[in-house]
Amino acid sequence: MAIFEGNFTQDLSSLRFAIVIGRFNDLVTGKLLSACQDCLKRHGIDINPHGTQVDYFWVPGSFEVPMLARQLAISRSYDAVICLGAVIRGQTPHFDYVAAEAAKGIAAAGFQTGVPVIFGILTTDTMQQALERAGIKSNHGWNYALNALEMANLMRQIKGKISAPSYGGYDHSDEGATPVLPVSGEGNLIASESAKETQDLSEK
Ligand code: INI
Repeated sequence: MAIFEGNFTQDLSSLRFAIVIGRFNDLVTGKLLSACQDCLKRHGIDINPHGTQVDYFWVPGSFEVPMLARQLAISRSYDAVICLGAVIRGQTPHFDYVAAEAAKGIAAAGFQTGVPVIFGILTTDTMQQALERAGIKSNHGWNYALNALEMANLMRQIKGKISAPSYGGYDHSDEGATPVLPVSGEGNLIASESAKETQDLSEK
């Protein structure tokens, strides 16, 4: 038997990540993204949107995050998908609906595809609490990136060692298994085309 555990030192240069970010409350989500990028960069990942390792996808709000996350996971173009959003109770009567659907949808995207989909949606009672978790006290964005690195590495380690035919993740060798759900032609299109259109974050 064996112990498997993701690490942060091996094989990082070939990892690929998608980051899906909700624009709603972008004062918060922008800060989550900055910390997320900082963590990836300091672990040797090329975070340039025109590079080969990270693609960025902006959506209107947390409610839309899971739909894109699932599509990106299905595309098999990424080792992990990081979902960033901020749902703040004080600002909306439908807090519970948005938060619940985001959580359920993000979990489903991971379960259905075998690709790690990181739940980086802050759910807080106030804007103050959200900001405290996005830079004032700590920044959870950093941890979400760390979680993605760990899971991406872990999935690489177990690839070929377990017999699950539904293994996901970026298919580097073309010899891996197929995703659980059929890959639509749009899957890869979204990954490649949207990346070109994505705002150059370095200009912000
Ligand atoms: N989206 C969020 O990400 N956070 C929120 O706090 C929020 N509030 O307050 O309503 C929110 N709403 C928008 C939602 O995510 C969808 O974009 C919208 O309902 C359209 O589907």
